Amino acid sequence: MEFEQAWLNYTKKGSCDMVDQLTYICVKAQNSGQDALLKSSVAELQRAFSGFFGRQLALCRSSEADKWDSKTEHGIYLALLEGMQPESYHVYEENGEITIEASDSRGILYGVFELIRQVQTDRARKGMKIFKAPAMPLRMLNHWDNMDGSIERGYSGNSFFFQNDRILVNERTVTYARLTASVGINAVVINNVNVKDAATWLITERYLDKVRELSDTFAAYGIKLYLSLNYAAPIELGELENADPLSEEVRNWWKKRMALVFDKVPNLGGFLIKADSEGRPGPFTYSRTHADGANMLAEAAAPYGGIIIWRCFVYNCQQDWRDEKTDRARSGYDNFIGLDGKFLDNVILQIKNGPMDFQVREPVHPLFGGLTQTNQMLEVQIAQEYTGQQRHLCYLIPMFQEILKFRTYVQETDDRVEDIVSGKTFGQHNCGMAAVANTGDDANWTGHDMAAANWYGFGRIAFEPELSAEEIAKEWIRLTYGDDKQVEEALLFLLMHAWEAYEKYTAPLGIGWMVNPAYHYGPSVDGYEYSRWGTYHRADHEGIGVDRSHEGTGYACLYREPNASIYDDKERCPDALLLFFHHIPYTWKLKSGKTVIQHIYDTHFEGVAIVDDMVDRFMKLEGKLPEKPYLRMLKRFLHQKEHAREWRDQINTYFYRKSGIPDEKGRKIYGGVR
Ligand code: GCV
Repeated sequence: MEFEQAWLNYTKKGSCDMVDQLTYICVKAQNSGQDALLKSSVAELQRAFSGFFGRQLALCRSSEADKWDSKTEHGIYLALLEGMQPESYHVYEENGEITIEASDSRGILYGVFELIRQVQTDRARKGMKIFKAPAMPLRMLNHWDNMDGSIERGYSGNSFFFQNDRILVNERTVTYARLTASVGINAVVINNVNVKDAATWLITERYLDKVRELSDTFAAYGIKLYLSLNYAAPIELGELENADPLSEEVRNWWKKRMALVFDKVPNLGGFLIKADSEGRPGPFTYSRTHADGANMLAEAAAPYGGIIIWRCFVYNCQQDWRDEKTDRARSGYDNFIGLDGKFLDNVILQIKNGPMDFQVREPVHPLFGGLTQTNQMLEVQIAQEYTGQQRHLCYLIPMFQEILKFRTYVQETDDRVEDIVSGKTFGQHNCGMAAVANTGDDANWTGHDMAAANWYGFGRIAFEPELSAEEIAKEWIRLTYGDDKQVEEALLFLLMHAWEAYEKYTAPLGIGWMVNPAYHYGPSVDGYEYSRWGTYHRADHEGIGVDRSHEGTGYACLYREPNASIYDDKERCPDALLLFFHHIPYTWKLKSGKTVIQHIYDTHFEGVAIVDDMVDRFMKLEGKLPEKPYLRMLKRFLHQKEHAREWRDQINTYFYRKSGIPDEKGRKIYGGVR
C-alpha cells in the first residue's frame, strides 16, 4: 500500500537564517558510526535539508571538521556530552554554527526533529537557544492490532504490523518509526491488549526473530517495542494446566519464558496486560489479586529491565441493568485501591482517563489521586472509538489537556494528573502516558487526514504538556500543509472547534454512551440502556442521569476533597458532568440559566451549526490544499455534516418524546407529543 509522509513532509518551504553557509553535519561522539540513533539523526537532517533547500549536507566526524573552510562554511554539530537529563536536548546557534547537544543519542534525535520543526515553522534564527526535556518518562502508543491484519477499533485500514499471522517490517515501518519518534514517543505496543490466537505465540520461537527485527527498526528511532501478553499463555501454549500466579510451576514457567524472550529481543521494553477484563483471563480465576498476577510477571521480567504495564480497566461486563447499585464507574477504583503499595517497582498501573471508557466527556479517573504508592500511567485514546471514529473530526488534545491539568488534591502542590504521571508527585520514574493509536495502512495513516493531528499532538503533549492545544495544532498544520495563512486559519478553526461541536451534538452533559452497541458509531439513545455493560442513562419522563452521589452509588465520594463535595452536590457539580453524577429533572436550571431540556435542544442545534460552519470554511480551501487530501477530507466532512443532523434529531426527538416539553424556540423536533 502506498503511504504518505504526513507531517514529515519536507517538500514544504522552510527557512533557516544560516542555511546558505551550512554545508556539513559533524558528529562529536565516540563510536558514532555504530550508533543507530545517531545515524538516523544524520540521515533525517540530510533528508530535511535536501527537501527544503535542495542542499546536500556532507557528513564528517569531529576530527575532520577543520577540513571545511570556516570563513565561508558552517556546520550542524551533533554532540554527545555528559551531565544532561536523559532524552533532553539543547539546540542553539552561535557564529553561524548550529549545535545540538544531549547526553544520549535519543536526545540528539529529538533535538534534530526540533531543529527541523524550527526550520519548517520559520523559527530557525540566528541566536536561537532551545532547551527541552521530556516531562513524562514513558510516552507510548498502544496499537490494538491483531495478527490477522485487522485492528480492534481501527478506523484507517488494516494493520501495517501484521498480515495473515505474519509480522511485517518494511519501508512503511521505518516511516512510522520516524513519525512517531519525531514527536518524542519512545515506546510502542504493537499488538492488541485482547491477546488471542496467533498473538499468544508472539513470545515463542515462532515469532521472536521477527519481533527482534521490528524492535531493532524501532530502536534506531529511540522507540522501545512492547508486547501485549496473554495472561493464560502457559495454558494456551499447551504447556501447563493453570496460570495461578502463586504456583511455583507457573512462576518458573514465566521466568524461563522471559529469559528466552529477552535473550532473543534484548531491547524489548516489556509487556502490557489486560487481565480479568471483558472476558480476558487473569488471576481472579485462582482467587488471586491483580498484584499477585502483575508481580509474578514483574519478577520474571526484572532481571532484563522489563516493565509490566497492568491495565486497570477492570469491571463486571455481565451487569443486570435492573441493578441500580452496582456502578461500573466505581470498579477500577474498587479493584485497585486496596492494592496500593503492593506492586513491584517495575509494574505500572495503566489507568484510562475516565472511569468508563473514552467517552467525549468523563470525569478524571479517581485512581489518580487515590493511589499514592504505585507507579501510574494515563491511558487516552486517539483512535476515536466514541468520538466519531475518524470520520468526524475531533481534535482531542484540548480534552487531554484538561485531564492533565486536573487537580487531584492528593497533596497541596504538584498534585495534577500531569504531575503524577510525570513522576513529580511521588518521585516515580516508571510512569507516563499512553494513547490507543489511530493509525492503519491507509495512505494518509489515519483515515481522516486531520486525525493525524491527534497522533502528532499526543506525542507533543506527552513530551511538553505545557504546550497549548492551539500551538500544537498550528505546528501540525504548518508542518503538514505549509505556510499559507488562509489554510492555517481555516484548519485551526476546524481543529479548535471540533471537540466542542462533537460534544454538543452527541450525548448531553457527561452522560455518554448513546451509541450503537458493539460498533459504537452513530446515535442510539437506548442502545446500551437495557444491556449488560453497565452503561446506562436512566432517562424517564421526568429526568435523566445516574445518581452517583452519596445517596446513589457513592462514586462521587471516591475523590479527594474538595472534588468529592463538588461532584456530590447537584448545585456545585459542573454542568458538563451533571448527568454523569446526578439524576436530574428536565426542568432543572443549569448554571447557564437554561433548563436541562432546553440545554439539550440548544446544544444540539448549536453543534450542527458549528459543523456547518466548519464545512463551509473547509470548502473555501479548494485549490489551496493538495487535491487528494482535499477530496478525502471533503468526503468525510460532508458525511459529518449529515451525520451530525442524525445525532441532533434523534437526541432531540427522544427527549421531546420522553419529557413532552417543547423547544422554547419552536424549532423542528420530530413529533410524538401533541
Ligand atoms: C481492546 C472498550 C473497547 C474494546 C477494548 C476495551 C479495552 O471496551 O470497546 O474494544 O478492547 O475497551 O480498552 O480493553
